[in-house]
Amino acid sequence: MTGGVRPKPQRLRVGVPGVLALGSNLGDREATIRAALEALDAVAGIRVEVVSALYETPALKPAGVDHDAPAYLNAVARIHTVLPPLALLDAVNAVENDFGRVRDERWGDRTLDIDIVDLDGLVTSDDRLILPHPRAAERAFVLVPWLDVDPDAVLAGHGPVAALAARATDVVTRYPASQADGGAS
Ligand code: A4P
Ligand code: MG
Repeated sequence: MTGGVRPKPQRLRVGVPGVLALGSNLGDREATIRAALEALDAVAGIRVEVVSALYETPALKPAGVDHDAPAYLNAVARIHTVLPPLALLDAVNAVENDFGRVRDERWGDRTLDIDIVDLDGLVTSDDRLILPHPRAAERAFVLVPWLDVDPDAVLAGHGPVAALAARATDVVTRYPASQADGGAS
């Protein structure tokens, strides 16, 4: 540049990528997950970029898989957010509450659960938020849909998601089953 003319500032690129996991095993599970994704995208500071296919998965309870409980639908969304971590948690908790989430039992049946799986590789732990999500590494119902939205994903502290998914033992089935060979949507 000459003559003292300052270069026009580039538009700042702010925010970070993140990964959210959604689960529902009560009510109209598919409608709830789709509406929740729209609600998340409507939050100022959150952009939902890519959404996995839906997967049907047996309910995992603290004592193990419970085939008598209603099955879950699970999905993963890749987001971009300018919100700080706890503000993102507040936002996802607000969306859960809007969809009728009741908290009365740990890992209890629920209309909607939204977990923050990863936020730009951040490793942190306090009373309200643990990142990455402490149980993501062993759950195919998180890892398999995550691969849909990012085949090269890495889980901080654990390594490539593809390797973790290959080791996970819980069963995930593409939903609806008739699209099982149709690839991610
Ligand atoms: N919290 C801490 N870290 C995080 C994070 N990274 N993302 C805190 C979201 N929340 C986080 O969550 C309890 C507290 O976790 C919150 O207050 C938040 O501050 P919750 O949603 O109120 O309760 P929860 O979900 O019952 O407990 P938890 O321990 O988070 O359970 P998970 O690990 O979310 O598991 N089976 C199938 N097939 N599919 C499922 O999606 N999900 C669960 C819930 C159990 N079984 C399942 C599924
Ligand atoms: Mg949860």
